Amino acid sequence: MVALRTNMRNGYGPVVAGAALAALMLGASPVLAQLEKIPGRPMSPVAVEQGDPSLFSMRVLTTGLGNPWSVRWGPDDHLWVTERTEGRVARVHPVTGAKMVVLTLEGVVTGPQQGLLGLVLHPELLQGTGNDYVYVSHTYDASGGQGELDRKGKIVRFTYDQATDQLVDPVELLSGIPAGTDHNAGRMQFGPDGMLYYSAGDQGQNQFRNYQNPILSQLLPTAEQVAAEDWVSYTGKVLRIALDGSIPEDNPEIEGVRSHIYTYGHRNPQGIAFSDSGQLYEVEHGPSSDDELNLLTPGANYGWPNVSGFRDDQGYRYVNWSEAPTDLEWEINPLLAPDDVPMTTEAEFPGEITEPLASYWVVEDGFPFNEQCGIVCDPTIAPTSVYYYGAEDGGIPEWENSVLIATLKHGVIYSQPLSEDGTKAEGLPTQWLPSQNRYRDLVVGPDNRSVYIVTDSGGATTPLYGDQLTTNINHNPGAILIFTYQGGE
Ligand SMILES: [Ca+2]
Ligand SMILES: [Ca+2]
Repeated sequence: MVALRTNMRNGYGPVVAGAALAALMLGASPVLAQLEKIPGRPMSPVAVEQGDPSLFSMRVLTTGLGNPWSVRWGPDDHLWVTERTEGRVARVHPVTGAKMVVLTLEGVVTGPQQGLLGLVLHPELLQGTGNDYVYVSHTYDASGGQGELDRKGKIVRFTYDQATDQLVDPVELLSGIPAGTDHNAGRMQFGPDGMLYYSAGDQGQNQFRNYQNPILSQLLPTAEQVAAEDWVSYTGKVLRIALDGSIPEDNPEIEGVRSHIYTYGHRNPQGIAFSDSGQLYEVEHGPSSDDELNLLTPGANYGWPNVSGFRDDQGYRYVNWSEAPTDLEWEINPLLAPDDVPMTTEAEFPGEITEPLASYWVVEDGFPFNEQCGIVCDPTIAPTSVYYYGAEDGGIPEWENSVLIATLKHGVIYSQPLSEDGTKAEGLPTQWLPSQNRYRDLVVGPDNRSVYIVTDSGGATTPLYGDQLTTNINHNPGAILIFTYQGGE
């Protein structure tokens, strides 16, 4: 048994303390008490319940990773992690935290939302079938170093060589995926249909420093573009890709053209995950409101940027800065944009769209976006990944048939209950596993009771203690945190 570290600052009991000590320490729920003490704590416009922290122990497995982005549980009983800004893939022992770097990629372009992003393991990895494949996605310079930096994304297959404990023999499956300085998403999943799924963001166009560039999430490819392998329209899309990188023959035809596009009209879809029954859930960052949980169906349009969240014309208008006079200064609140910036209501959009299962959160016109404490106080949760939690004996009953959503802004996991058939969100989510960190991705171990969360190496989040509403102090930067369920025994 290795020595177990604890982090009392976060209020969680030591793993070995047992229920009695945990109850003594946490009986008064110090975490919750502190949260409640913060005046005007930036929270949702609706009251969100907080799960009982005494149900989980917490410990830090390892720290110092370079902005870990994806975490997977491997058939070797190790955690597989991408380090976004280091361009590395590592295997981490889930008890000792010992780390083995199995890949250091050359040619990764890094930045705030760029670098080595997605990671999936072939389901037959280390099963003796020869399919010992590991797939990664990353940003690269398509100019090849000749001239101006041309950010694009690519998906590469590696073979895991167990003898050398290295990822070898890269095969490029798909390259030239649009990428930029913001909103690259980059999450990957291996579908139950044997296809790769990849989420591409809208590159943060129409806002901040990119405010004069158009959002292309509604742009669909022509047959000529597909034939020419021009993937300019693959922005703000979820792609479905055959294992050789080709376009699957049963991909949806959208407006008469079949491409890798599975769904469109997305903003920054950082989370995609399949349920046990094969339904595909997605979470994406909204603008200053309306983060979304979606159920993806082939060929569907999820509305961005013409519709954000539900089609309700509340707190959002599509303000198209890319067609505004260039001397105007960008304004974050869409309802305060000058009159000469083209603006359309959600009702005015002529297309069919699929509404989300849930929006976090809907606010009315007049909400003071960005005024309370900047982005952290806006009515969003900043969802970075989604994970379907099924119902199994010995699992966590509080999470049965839910999706778990990792978030940046509140240092919590939200558990969102689903309807029995998985097609609806039922009621409000509950906050769990609080700490003062930005959560980027999570995986549940095979015991169905241990939750492994990777954290950003820095950035703004909600403080656990004190009177501040936002902080850049992360308690466990670049870490893997383990939360273990202590209930139900
Ligand atoms: Ca949407
Ligand atoms: Ca809306």
